[in-house]
Amino acid sequence: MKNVLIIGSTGQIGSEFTMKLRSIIPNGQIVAGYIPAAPVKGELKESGPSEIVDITNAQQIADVVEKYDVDTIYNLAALLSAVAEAKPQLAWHIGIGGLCNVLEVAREKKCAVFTPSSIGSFGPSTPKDKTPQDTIQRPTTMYGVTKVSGELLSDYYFKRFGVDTRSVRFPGLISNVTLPGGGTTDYAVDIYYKAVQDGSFVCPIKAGTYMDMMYMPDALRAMYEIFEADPAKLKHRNSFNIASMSFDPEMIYAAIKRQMPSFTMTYDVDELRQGIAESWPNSLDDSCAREEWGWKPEYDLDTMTTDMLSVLKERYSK
Ligand code: AKB
Repeated sequence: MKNVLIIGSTGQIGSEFTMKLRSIIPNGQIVAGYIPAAPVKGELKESGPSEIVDITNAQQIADVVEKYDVDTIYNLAALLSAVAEAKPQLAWHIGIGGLCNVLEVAREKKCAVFTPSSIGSFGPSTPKDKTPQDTIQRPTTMYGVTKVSGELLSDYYFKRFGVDTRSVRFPGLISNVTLPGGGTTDYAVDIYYKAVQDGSFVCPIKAGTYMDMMYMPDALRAMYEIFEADPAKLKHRNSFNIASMSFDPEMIYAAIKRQMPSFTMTYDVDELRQGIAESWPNSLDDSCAREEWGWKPEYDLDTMTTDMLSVLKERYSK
């Protein structure tokens, strides 16, 4: 991996991943692809090249791949689950129309491709606890439909055309850099901001609703390490279960309260998000990722909470 195009570089994952790749591949060209509605700014803009790349425009992708001699494309453009329910046609257009464009350019220009899948690729008929790598995937959300289709399409391009596609199924991602927009797991980010800024939080997800979550530094490492794996050892490609922690709102509340005893939480359940959350697994079995490419998380709920609170307290005390 040397010259990389990141489509969706200004989003929750892209903004941090672009900076990480620029620090670990200093001699490469790490191109921040963005759309005018979400422009590159600040450090992201100043630390390397950036180009307008709308995933629904195949020619734009091909031109940037050609210009920078790109060998790897990270396709991070997507609508998150709750927004995708409000705009299902757009979610398909970006998630699958866009992925088709990326895979075709990758086939012609011989690029590797990473397109994240999600715990949202599972549905109510999937085994809920320690969900296996290979199992029933019958999601009931448009987000999930695009994620399963994307997994299948990416595997197809590998088997049929030899495109080096690799991917992980992300849990809810928690970070203190760029806010997520419109996901079901967003509450687990918002709770930290509200704890520090207001000392109280109104939770939109019911107590007892477990979902897998992950701290962003682990997620970013997974996106890079999966491409360091020896391809001969990969029995799976699209997409690997990865996991680090599973909790419900009461558990994250308790973890924050241990460090901020005056913090309070009440509930006002958002039925759309609650319905989506209940259709997803409680926790994933990530043993295939551990065996095939050495995946191992570094953060658990308590170490993540310590880090999140210290960064946010420092930021908002100024
Ligand atoms: C969402 O909640 O939509 C995402 C996801 C779990 O894929 N964070």
